[in-house]
Amino acid sequence: MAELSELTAAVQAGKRKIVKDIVPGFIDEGIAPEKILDAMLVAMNEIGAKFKKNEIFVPEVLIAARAMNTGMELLEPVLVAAGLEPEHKVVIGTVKGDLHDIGKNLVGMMLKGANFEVIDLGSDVAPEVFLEKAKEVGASAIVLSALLTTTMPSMTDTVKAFKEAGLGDVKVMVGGAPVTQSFCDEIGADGYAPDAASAVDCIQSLIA
Ligand code: B1M
Repeated sequence: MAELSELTAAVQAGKRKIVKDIVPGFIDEGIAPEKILDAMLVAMNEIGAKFKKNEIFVPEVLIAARAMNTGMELLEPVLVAAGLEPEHKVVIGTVKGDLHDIGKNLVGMMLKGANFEVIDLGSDVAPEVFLEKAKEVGASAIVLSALLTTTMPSMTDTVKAFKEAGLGDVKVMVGGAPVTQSFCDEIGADGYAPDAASAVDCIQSLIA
């Protein structure tokens, strides 16, 4: 039986096939899905550190990210709790100009696991697209992710768009590596969470 360290190595090396082969085995063995996720997150942290030091470049990062997404797709059904119909709809996306979607996918997965209906708009999502979708589905909240300092202003524009459209009752949550609580306060968003697990706590407290 494979070890979790093999999953870390496979994600890091961008070996999607290995990820696809071994993740179902971990799930069948009853290993906690958080542990499986952790093994992949360790790999992405290492990828980030190497990328920063110019030890690897965009293609390697992209290949690792794809391997991680493959693992996340397999894990999703396990993380999503069975049972009650979701009471709240949440629209999620990475903001305009930003293509990073791994963290956003993770947040979406955790929200599904907490029994929210998640409408994922993907990445590079303009403020008006968030607005239209939130209106269309009657969302309780929108969740904005940004990984680039240069795309954070799109969060400001999205908060503004919701306020101007009179949708102030739809909670706007922000997060992503460069985002902070003080940025959240500054732009008038309703909530900030530093990671996917606390995003669930935050949205639950905002909606309750
Ligand atoms: Co890019 N990238 N990237 N990248 N990339 C970063 C973010 C960077 C920090 C790398 C570095 O320089 N050290 C840097 C940003 C610098 C900055 O602005 N401060 C950077 C850069 C510069 C770029 C490009 C500009 C590079 C270039 O082309 N020269 C370019 C931009 C493209 C674009 O978006 N327009 C680019 C491209 C890419 C790839 C396409 C190659 C790839 C993305 C693939 C994909 O996502 N499908 C990529 C990747 C993978 C990274 C790193 C290595 C990893 C990001 C990641 O997935 N982390 C990253 C370096 C790093 O972070 N160490 C880097 C794992 C993920 C689980 O974490 O997304 O932070 P994260 O999510 C966390 C929390 O932030 C939080 O929850 C998650 C954990 O639980 N969270 C939320 C996220 N969203 C939330 C929303 C919430 C709450 C919590 O709402 C409430």
